[in-house]
Amino acid sequence: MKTALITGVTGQDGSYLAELLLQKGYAVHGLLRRASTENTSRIDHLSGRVTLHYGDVTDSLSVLNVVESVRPDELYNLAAQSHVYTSFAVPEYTAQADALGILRVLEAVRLPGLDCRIYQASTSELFGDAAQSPQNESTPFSPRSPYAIAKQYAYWTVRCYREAYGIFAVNGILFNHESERRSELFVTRKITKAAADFAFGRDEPLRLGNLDALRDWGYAPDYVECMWRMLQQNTPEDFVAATGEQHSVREFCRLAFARAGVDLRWQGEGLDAVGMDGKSGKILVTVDPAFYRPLEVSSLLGDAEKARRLLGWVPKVGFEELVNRMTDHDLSHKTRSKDAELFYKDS
Ligand code: NAP
Ligand code: G4F
Repeated sequence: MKTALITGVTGQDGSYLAELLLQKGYAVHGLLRRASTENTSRIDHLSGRVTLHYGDVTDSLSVLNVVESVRPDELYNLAAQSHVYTSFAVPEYTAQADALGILRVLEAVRLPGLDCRIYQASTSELFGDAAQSPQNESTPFSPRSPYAIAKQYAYWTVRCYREAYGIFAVNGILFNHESERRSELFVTRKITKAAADFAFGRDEPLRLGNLDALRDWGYAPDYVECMWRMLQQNTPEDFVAATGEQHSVREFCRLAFARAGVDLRWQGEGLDAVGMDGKSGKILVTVDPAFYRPLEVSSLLGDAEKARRLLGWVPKVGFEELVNRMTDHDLSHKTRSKDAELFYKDS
């Protein structure tokens, strides 16, 4: 039986990866950070099957201790402050977790001389203001946030330790992937929750930022399969994972609202854009500059040809199915959205 350790096991990807590895017969361990509120809701259904260890990727001693006691065959470093907008508010913490976290992990494997394969959660945000489209493994980086800059440090650290010490460590350069377990701080879930809220009588409009942002959105369970495949190769290499399809925030909204029974019609541009109910004319979506970032990444589109060729990986869930799954989930769970991002307006 192989043993895997997942940092970030309580997150969207960590929870799906834990399920996948359990299915494959792994002994699964997870690094859990202490929180004053309950933070295990995504993995509570795996209780007793995943062994949890308290630790934090900003704390070297805890990382060393957990890695030494678990002695994993595979380590997936998913822990991160993963919200791009928030990284402008907490840049130093973001660097501690997202840049130095993997350094601590690599040293925890290198110092005791463990034979352990390491996956690093790299990101399409590295491409930022990319000069070419679509982006693949050889596209130059142009990061545009403290988050992306921290992840760039992590990316090069992985390559350095691979080449300097022969450690099997890889970067998975993953484009956006979403699911029913996505936090409401990200635009997709914010939209699907709001679309369902309108079906339950929400009155106030949904407030969004840049409606014209373009992303390559896939389904998270497909992407954790790709992570696992990257660690089963004979030689360590970095891979892009993406769907190869690009859609706008506007388009995401239109499909989610349609799934919830609303014919959303757009009018106007920029700050004046509004989304109206095609039947009643009521304004359901407005633009609020509070959700504009200090620097925006306006367009990302991935080319995952290498992953298809060498890993045999092809994402199964397409854009429309993704939107439908997320919206259906929110329609079937009648809980009003908390408008989680409201604090940006107030702070
Ligand atoms: P997520 O839902 O925000 O999960 C992040 C996880 O990291 C959570 O378990 C969180 O714990 C944990 N964490 C945060 N800071 C930590 C710390 N200091 N020490 C230990 N654990 C810590 O993110 P995700 O969407 O699953 O993404 C997983 C990884 O992939 C992240 O590194 C993200 O940057 C990267 N990524 C994501 C995407 C995407 O589209 N989802 C694309 C490319 C790359 P709590 O539950 O306690 O908060
Ligand atoms: O959903 P988002 O916050 O995701 P973003 O910034 O693309 O980052 C996600 O994907 C990255 C991979 O490319 C990961 F590395 C990262 O960890 C995270 O998972 O925003 C998507 C787009 C942006 O252009 C944003 O400006 O949607 C735009 N947007 C428009 N209105 C909004 C909103 N984003 C949020 N969060 N909230 C809005 O109201």
